[in-house]
Amino acid sequence: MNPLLHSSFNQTLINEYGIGLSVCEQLVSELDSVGFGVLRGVVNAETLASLSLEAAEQRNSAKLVSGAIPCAHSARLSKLGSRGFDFLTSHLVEGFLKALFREPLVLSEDASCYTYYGPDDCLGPHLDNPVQCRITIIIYIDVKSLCLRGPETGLQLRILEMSDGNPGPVRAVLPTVQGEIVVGLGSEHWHERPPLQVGEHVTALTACFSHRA
Ligand SMILES: O=C(O)CCC(=O)C(=O)O
Repeated sequence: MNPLLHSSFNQTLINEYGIGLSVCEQLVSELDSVGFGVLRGVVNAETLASLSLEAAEQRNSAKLVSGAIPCAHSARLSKLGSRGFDFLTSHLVEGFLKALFREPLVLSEDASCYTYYGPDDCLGPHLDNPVQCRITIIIYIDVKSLCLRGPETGLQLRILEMSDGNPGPVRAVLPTVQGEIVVGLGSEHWHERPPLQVGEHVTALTACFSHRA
């Protein structure tokens, strides 16, 4: 078991935050075996609509990031506004972080942003910065596609094997689904988003949490 993860749960704590025991168990098992896991059904429609509105507003000041170092990267990024910040520091997020991880964690605001991917955008294989991003949380706010996803879809996050310190074969594929939260040990496990196809769009809140000093 990864030493960051809780192997058993404090039922009182979980009840207090309203997170189901089976949800925690499933996520811890995914984090332990794959390095990333999915949390479904915890972001309500109202919160999602509020984050979506803020992301659309912030998009006006988004900056294009493109290049090949440290990995192929093409996307637009913008700063968080107050709604994103409030969500990431909410009782809910604090609750599942406390339930899942042994260490107290704090939001790395400077390393957290809205990310906008459109057709041909991608994020090549990379590890997150271990200081700012001990834990990575990605909330998929808007996910659009013109047709059914084929194997080449960019609406997927791929987790890769580590091979002599380099990215290796695909270990797991997490479909990108609106309203879901991906939680990852992103500084320990290589991950990538392949290029989005025609008609595909993703707006995500990508957040980093670090060890509280
Ligand atoms: O596109 C995603 O879902 C993951 C984003 C990511 O890995 C990152 O921002 O470091």
